[in-house]
Amino acid sequence: MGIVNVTPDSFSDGGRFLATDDAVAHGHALLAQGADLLDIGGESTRPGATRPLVADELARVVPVIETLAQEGATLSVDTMRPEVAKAALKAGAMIVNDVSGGLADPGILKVAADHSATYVVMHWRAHGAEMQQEDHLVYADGVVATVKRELEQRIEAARSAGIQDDNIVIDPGLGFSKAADDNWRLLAGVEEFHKLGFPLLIGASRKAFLGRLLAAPDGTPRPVTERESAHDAITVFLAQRGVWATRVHDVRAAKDALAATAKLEGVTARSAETTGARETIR
Ligand code: PMM
Repeated sequence: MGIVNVTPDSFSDGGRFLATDDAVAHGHALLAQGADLLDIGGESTRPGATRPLVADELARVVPVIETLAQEGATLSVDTMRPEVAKAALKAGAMIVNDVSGGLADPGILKVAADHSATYVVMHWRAHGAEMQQEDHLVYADGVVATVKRELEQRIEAARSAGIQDDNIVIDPGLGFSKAADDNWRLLAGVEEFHKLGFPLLIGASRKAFLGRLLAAPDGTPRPVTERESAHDAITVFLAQRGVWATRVHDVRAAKDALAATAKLEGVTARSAETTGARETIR
């Protein structure tokens, strides 16, 4: 899933694709690099972000979705707002990616249900202004079990609003009310999320926990634009564990990492077969 942030303030690419033409051109570039779908968002969810006006969010995403959908792209809209989800689906999006899992405005669940859209339920606890406050970082039963349980509650809410199981995708919400180490625990615990029985989307993108992992000796986090290799290692790890999608900024780098892994796995399997055949002949 290639990311098109049509925002002035997203943490890694804010302001780069705010103009419709720039966002559409970025979408084209990501598709050319091999993205299977594009996630179009008009609200930055970074810690500390202030929310845009609904009218501004609509003006950012709808023209971009209209243009790319007319060209045949598969699109999701990254929004927590029913009005934006509705307009985006009308403009040709097929997926509602709601980082709040219906908590910011439960009306969005009904919109997704009415349109039989795919609905991404992400684990979330609070808007950007408060999400990294200490009380939102508490996971009494450990982060994997707690996120799993809270996701189950949101899945039930989606079902009650009429969203079919076939249309639900789940996401543990890396970086959203998570301490740095908790993101690694969630990644390592990916099999636990598979047990919920839904396709899994994961967005490590260029988030702060990667900056911290790659920090300079003095503790300065690695800049956002220099976290891609670590991110691609995560994409490979997740692909090998059967996730449905990873949400990425640099599609080409992610695809390259996956191509090398797939090649290696093919060669390894063939060598094993050849060895087996030789042993049979002997
Ligand atoms: N992360 C961001 C925005 N939208 N949607 C889903 N489903 N999962 C995520 O992890 C997620 C998201 C924020 O990251 P960005 O600023 O790199 O777009």
